[in-house]
Amino acid sequence: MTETITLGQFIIRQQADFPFAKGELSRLLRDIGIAAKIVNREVSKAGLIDILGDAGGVNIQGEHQQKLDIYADRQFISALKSGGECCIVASEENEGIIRLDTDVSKNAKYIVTIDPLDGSSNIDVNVPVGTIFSIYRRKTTEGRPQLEDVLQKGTEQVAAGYIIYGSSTMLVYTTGKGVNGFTLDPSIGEFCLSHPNMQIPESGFIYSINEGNYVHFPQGVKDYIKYCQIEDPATKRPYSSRYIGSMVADVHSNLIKGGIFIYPVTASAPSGKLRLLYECNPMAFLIEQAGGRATNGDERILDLEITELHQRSPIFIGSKNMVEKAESFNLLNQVLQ
Ligand code: P6P
Repeated sequence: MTETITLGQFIIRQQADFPFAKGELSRLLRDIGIAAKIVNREVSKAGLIDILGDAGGVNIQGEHQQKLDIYADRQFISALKSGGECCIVASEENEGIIRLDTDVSKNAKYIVTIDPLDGSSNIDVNVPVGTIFSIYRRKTTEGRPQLEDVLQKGTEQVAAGYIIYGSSTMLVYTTGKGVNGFTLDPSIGEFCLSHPNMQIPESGFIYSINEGNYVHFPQGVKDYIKYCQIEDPATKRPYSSRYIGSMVADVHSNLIKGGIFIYPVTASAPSGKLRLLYECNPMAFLIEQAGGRATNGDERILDLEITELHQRSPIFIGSKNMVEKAESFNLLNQVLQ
């Protein structure tokens, strides 16, 4: 009988790895875990309550907000507000930063960036969706927290992770000392360690990209896709094409099995579609910690300068050998209209 280690127990044990930690980061991760359980409860019964479908609003991205998007956004912000360890939240669902520096959080030193419900357009068809988060330390030291506290490069992250609401609900995160996965046990309402020290296979045989956009890809991306499809038993090609259309699900699948997830620039998304702050950076930090690689086709994602809250970036992320092979193609060259 293997020992059951809950997320809370694991966080406390890991705290010993941070000699100067006073428990704030531990409590912040706990707060995220609590909100994840609440969101999971609603996602798992979405078809039974009036929480499916379009909320009638449009977010800053111009995307139709789903009712569950807004519900998830509110739950994470509420948990972070009451937890008192976070002074600013930057969320996909909100145009500006949300300051939480209330009495409880007056001295809070952490920033959380979040995509509360990634892949939400898949909710109504029961495809896995997820939450993606990053945690930074506040940079400014005086006065109220500012936007500059949020606009930090990916290398400044102190923690990052995701929750995937799928056949089971998992929370996968890193604090820079490896990646660990926890599966929610509904019978006790706890995330329990199920995937210790996760490592992405160095090579993989799965490529994940929306080939419906093929005609609008840069020629280098088209060439890489053709490389994946050419018969070559020595390199186990053709690779399998697997695209779920939910970044968390696609990246999680490739983390477990090996593979590459690609969202390149296209004619309709000249800077890429995915957001650097709360999708690309957290996934890049986590996948690098699992031994993988993440670039924008030219530069390491974590090194990219960030100037806008909802800045987008192309992303090539996954097994180290696959991303390196893809980089040998000219992935950012001119998009053919
Ligand atoms: P497309 C979901 O809307 C999302 O933001 C990511 O989760 C996903 O990887 C991507 O967009 C899918 O985009 O254009 O292929 O439908």
